[in-house]
Amino acid sequence: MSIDRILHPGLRQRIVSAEAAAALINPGETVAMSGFTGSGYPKAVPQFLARRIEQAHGRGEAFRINLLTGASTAPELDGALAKVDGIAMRMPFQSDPDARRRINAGKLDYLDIHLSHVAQHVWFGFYNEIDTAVVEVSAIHADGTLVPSTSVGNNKTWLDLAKKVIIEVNQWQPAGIDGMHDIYYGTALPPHRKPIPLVRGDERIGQTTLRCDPDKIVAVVLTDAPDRNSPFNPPDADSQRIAGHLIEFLKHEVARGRLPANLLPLQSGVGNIPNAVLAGLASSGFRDLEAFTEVIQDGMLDLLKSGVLRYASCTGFALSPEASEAFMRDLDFYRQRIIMRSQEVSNHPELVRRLGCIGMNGMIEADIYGNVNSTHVMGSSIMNGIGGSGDFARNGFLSIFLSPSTAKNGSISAIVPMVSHVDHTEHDVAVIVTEQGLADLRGLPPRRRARALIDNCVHPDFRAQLQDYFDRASRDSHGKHTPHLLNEALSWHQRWLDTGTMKA
Ligand code: 0RQ
Repeated sequence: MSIDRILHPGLRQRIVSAEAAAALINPGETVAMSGFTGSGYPKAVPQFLARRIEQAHGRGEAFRINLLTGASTAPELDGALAKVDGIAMRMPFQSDPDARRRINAGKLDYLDIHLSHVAQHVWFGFYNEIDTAVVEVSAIHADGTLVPSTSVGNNKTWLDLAKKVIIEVNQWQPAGIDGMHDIYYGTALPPHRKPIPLVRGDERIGQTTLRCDPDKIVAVVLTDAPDRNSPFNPPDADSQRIAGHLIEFLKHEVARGRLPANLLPLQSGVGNIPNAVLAGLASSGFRDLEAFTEVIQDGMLDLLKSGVLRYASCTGFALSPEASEAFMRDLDFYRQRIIMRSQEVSNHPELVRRLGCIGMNGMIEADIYGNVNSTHVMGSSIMNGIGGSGDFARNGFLSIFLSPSTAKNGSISAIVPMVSHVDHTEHDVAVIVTEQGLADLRGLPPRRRARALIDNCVHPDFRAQLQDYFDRASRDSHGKHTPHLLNEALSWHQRWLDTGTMKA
């Protein structure tokens, strides 16, 4: 591996092995790492740290860390540390199977908070001080500024607040990524905050590099390893139908004059269904679209390439290996059209509301009144976390949730009498889409919301059952604004746990 990417002479002197760098992290530390959905995470130090932790546990010594990131990472980070029981507390979003198992077993404390809250809550002092930051960059300039790699996440905050810093310089990341980022250093703590001066999603308001006091950098590690994201499934028939309903709705909104012809900046969650929606937009006839979102996944690169999307603002990539190669091949093209920002800007409620983002996120289930559960299966088991969905759902111009109408081979209805866990309340949810159809809940009181959802979104196998619940709940309507039968409201979930199906 070459040192060409490290132009600061002092920092060249601090190059050490990943093993030596990992040895600088002590048991019980709060460690803040880079990474956002399988991109830009440190790839070597966490694995050596995991090895150290395993050896310490073998000797009967306690060794766990508190781990903060931008969002989910990959097997080399979350996976490696969770496998050896090396994480005491984790926040915010994660999606690693081992970490999930430990969280649900009560062995790992998980703080599932809005992505826009993470940096500011750390600045507010709500959590432990950050002992060590471990941040992947693509290069170090001669003046010591750091060129971010394929995600920015909370790196600015980690580098500002950490007592000591370990930098991984990953030469797999394209050198040409330099210049793509927009790091805004104008945030402050209340009562000294000022408006973030961004009024269009394609504006730049910051600098292209991250600052860090070189004296705090205790180790620089050279790596040459790829980002890792799972490939997306090609859109199946149901996700194509979901995309079709949503695109028809957006066209209707344009025809009614409620949206401009090129819509408003799109936010798209991660997963196969949001990716299918992006694929659907490619042939929808829309032009000059904009994206102000957290994550760029394969579908968004395709939209940029075909000219359907004019630009995309994000904080990280979630690209399949093929899309990653395509991105590198055409870096000059994408560099003109992509701006990568800190997640406190990409997800900022002030900006999401000002720009009028259209939030499109997946869900686990919704109830007949439009409350949405994005995180907990059967009310108790965490799937991933709320991520940025709440930042966009609460503050967007339109808040749209997407899901197949059933899960687990048709045994579960995604539309239930009452959600078993609430992430987005009925007040934050405008539109729900399943392959069955679309429920536009805007301006509807609770009973009409229920009718819209039952008529349009519920799978036929569950429609009569849900209609029956609603009818019986509504029968004695005295004193009921939002009718429920409390002894039955969660019975569908209990039935699934007891019998393996929600069907009565
Ligand atoms: O389980 O993996 O065991 O098969 O949930 O479901 O249908 O593959 O959908 O990948 O789009 O994920 C809500 C989890 C949907 C995601 C969620 C089970 C299902 C499967 C995955 P298996 P699908 P997706 C931007 C915004 C919150 C964060 C967010 C998510 C698994 O969209 O994490 O939006 N959202 N961030 O079988 C029981 C149900 C179920 C169910 C699905 N009703 N009951 N299990 N599943 N519905 C990104 C960031 O912020 C970083």
